[in-house]
Amino acid sequence: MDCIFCQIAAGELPAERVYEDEDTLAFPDLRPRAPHHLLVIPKRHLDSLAGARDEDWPAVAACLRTVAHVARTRGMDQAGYRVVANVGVDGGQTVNHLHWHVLGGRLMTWPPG
Ligand code: DGP
Repeated sequence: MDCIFCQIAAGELPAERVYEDEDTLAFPDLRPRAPHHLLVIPKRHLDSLAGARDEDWPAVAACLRTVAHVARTRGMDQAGYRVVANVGVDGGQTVNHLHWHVLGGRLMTWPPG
């Protein structure tokens, strides 16, 4: 298995498991871009939203549920937060395992770079 996020999901690479359930895992981003910066992944490998098939949407929905849950438990929901899924080369995706960035704790700017 050469996917780092699969290895994190399997417990083979270290990460603080902020939240997990049967289908999803949330852990801190190695290179935080905001005071709060978590990543949410499906435990089952999916490359990105671009390749999602009909059978993958329940995992996507489960991830978004986890996004909202960790934002709430980390206290980001009051002031607000940003959710980002980079997709492919133009989207700036560097790890090819579907993931959402959950960023909070500061005012975000728009448009993104
Ligand atoms: P993206 O560029 O959207 O594919 O985001 C990938 C993020 O993954 C990036 O912000 C850094 C983070 N990252 C890369 N390797 C590791 C790792 O081994 N552990 C953790 N916690 N985060 C990682």
